[in-house]
Amino acid sequence: PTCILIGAPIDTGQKREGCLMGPAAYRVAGLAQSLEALGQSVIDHGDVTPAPLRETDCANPAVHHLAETVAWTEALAEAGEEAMAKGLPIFMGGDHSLSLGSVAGVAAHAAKVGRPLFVLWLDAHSDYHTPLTTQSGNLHGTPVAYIAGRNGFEAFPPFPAPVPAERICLYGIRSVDSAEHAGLLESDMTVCDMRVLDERGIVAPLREFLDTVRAQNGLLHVSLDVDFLDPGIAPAVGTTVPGGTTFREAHLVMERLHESGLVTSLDLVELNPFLDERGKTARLMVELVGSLMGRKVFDRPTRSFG
Ligand code: DIR
Ligand code: MN
Ligand code: MN
Ligand code: MN
Repeated sequence: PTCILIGAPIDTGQKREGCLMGPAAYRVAGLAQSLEALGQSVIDHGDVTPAPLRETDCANPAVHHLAETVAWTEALAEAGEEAMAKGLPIFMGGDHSLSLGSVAGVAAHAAKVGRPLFVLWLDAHSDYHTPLTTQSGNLHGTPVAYIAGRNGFEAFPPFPAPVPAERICLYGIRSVDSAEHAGLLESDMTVCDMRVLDERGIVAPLREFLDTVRAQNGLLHVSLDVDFLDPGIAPAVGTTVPGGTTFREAHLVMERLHESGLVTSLDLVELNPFLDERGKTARLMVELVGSLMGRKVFDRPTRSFG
């Protein structure tokens, strides 16, 4: 499929400035060229412009930039649904609040074509707050709850076809606030926190989730937060959490995703180029997308690994 690059220079989902430079950094790091070198066709859609601001209110006084976030959600949902009809959208963030919109667009498309949507959340955080439970007020901590259809998002467009919790897999998480924890315990979400990955390895739980997607002929949205990676290899993110995935684990996840043939859309979020070390993190993210789109060291059938 054609890769459709969609820039989402949004940084109001958290308080540290710099994520709005993300799309530019991915372009400078050669994302399009690297995909073309792998034989993919690429269209750069340019950057999305947020919808006009509407009046919004929220009972939680900690929440900030609600109107801006709603405006981005509307515009990205529209861009995402359109792109899904034409190819494989790659949303270049921007902070993780962009997924409120990207996944809404993808979900609208999935409903239209009558296929179940699955979501793989590669992140240090569970992002399962609602606007009513967040203490930081940072809306980048809320997209999983919106996608799953939790209450508290009255200021936002109703999520088209909420994704049942059994179809969402959180992978690599190691920072969960207590309100998120309580909500997750009540849900049927697949939570592969770092403990699970340390005990079972990085591949086995992923293989199980991918088998489920395949068995149900699902669409698969992958949301890759830079902080899924260990801060030692990926320093350019405002919310580093120690104990992240290694270079080799992250590439292996991407290679498995490629070989599954199941991925139909992708978010790249939370890159803050202002915190980067001469483009190190941006280049790593571009390399990971390369592995997701087919780069490998040596080709052989996946089944030969058992
Ligand atoms: C924390 C951190 N759970 C919060 N969240 C995220 O502010 O809600 N950091 N997503 O990247
Ligand atoms: Mn996140
Ligand atoms: Mn995170
Ligand atoms: Mn946060």
